Amino acid sequence: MTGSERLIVASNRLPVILSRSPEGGWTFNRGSGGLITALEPVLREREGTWIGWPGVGGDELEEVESLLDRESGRLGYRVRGVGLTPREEEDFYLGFSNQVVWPLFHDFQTQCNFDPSFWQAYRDVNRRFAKVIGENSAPGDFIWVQDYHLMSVAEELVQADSPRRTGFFLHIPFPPLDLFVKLPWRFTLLRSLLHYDLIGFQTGRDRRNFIECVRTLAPNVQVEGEGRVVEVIVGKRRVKVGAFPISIDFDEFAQSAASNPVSERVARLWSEFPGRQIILGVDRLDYSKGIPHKLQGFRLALQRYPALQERVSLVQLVVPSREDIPEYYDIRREIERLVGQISGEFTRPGWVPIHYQYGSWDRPELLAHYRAAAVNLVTSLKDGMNLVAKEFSAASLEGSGVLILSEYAGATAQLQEDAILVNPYDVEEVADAIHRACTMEEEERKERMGRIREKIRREDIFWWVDTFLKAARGEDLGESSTLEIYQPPAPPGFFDSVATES
Ligand code: ADQ
Repeated sequence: MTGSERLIVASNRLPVILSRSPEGGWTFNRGSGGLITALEPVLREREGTWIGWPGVGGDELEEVESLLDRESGRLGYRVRGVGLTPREEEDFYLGFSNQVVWPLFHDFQTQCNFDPSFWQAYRDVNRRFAKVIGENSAPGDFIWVQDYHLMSVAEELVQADSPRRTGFFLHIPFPPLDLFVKLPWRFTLLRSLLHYDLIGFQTGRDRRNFIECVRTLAPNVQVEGEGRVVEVIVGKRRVKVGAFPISIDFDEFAQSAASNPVSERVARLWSEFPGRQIILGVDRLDYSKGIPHKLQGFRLALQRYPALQERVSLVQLVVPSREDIPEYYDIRREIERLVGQISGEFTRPGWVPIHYQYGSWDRPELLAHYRAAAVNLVTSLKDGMNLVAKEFSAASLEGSGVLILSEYAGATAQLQEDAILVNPYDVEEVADAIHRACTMEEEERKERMGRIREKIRREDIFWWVDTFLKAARGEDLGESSTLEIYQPPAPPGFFDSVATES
């Protein structure tokens, strides 16, 4: 691919979602988020096309195609839809994507439902995506496929006799070999992935896991090179495999957090929590986010360090997600049970320990909470990256926010030196980290947050897009420290007794 060749992006969801209005017409909802912000300018510059599901069934697609064309004119790049039937939404999206790949790749093997009809639907939908991509692209174009819903697209393009230059980015973790082999379709899925020309992961750990799977499960594998991108050679194929930590539009977050409407809300929040530190949690409802572990850690912090009582409040937003899957309903019940218990145990006149909200904040409200909070508590049991941690840091304009970050979030690879790291399964460690963060001197807070912000500013979402596309073109990417794989260090001298010869 040269700098000017056309770019085709494919993702499960389009950046525009259609829904039926009560009058029977169609309503457009614009997606938001860093990925869209970062990709749109590149798509405009490269006569690009974005292909994805616009939220409608196959039989409705024809009806909405002219609307998508009109929207393409407004956006400055083309959007093309792939329709899903209600059955496919069940089996492909809620089924294979979110009850097989999501739990397995997040180490929740016991939550997997390996229903063969889910796999069939996954193959069918990936084939349909490949067909639409083939129809809307030419052999010289570069196809950039996003995320775990579409791992088989490159192979399906070859099968459909529409070979293209392709790249794939996995937004979630890639599991270790011993988990990956539990997948009934492990060989097929691995073979599918090896049809991409470039595979990008969030961290060096994910890449290492993938390479170990390929080395073990595929015949005659060689790995060449070092640095951010290496080449995996399987037979005649050379596949580039890299680690590209996703990020945010740092400047936009920092600027919006400084705007008047946000500043006014920050002042309001501070007046609502007089003389108290806000510990903030913002998570999508998901068992991978470790929300019950966070609540248990917070409860223990209040028990172990009674001085924190009345001095701190946990503000926890849980954003609704995948509510049609029973496990998500269960985790919500578990969270609300714990919130009720902790409130019952500690609340007293004039102080509420947890402000829990199940819902959504608009952007100014989200930014105001990020900026007003003294601490952001992230306790994911496994997380591809965790953008909330980066957004909190970018919006922490006073520079004195403290980030408590799970060892198992992808962001740890970059931020391990300046965040307070926790093993979320270790409730005592979480409690101690909360105490440490809330009692940290201003000077240390500022030094740590200053370095965190600088890292995120340097490797922002535009750097991410640029680096991935450069890697696809085989260009040199320079040095970076973000490939480090975090391992918990033992306390100094801890193993001395076993190291002593007897
Ligand atoms: P998620 O699992 O959704 O993303 P995360 O990275 O934390 O997790 O991103 C959440 C996003 O939702 C943030 O950008 C945040 O601003 C947004 N958000 C939070 N509250 C919101 C609200 N009330 N309304 C609207 N938006 C809200 C997956 C992977 C992650 C990976 C990302 C990106 O699971 O590990 O970091 O993709 O690759």
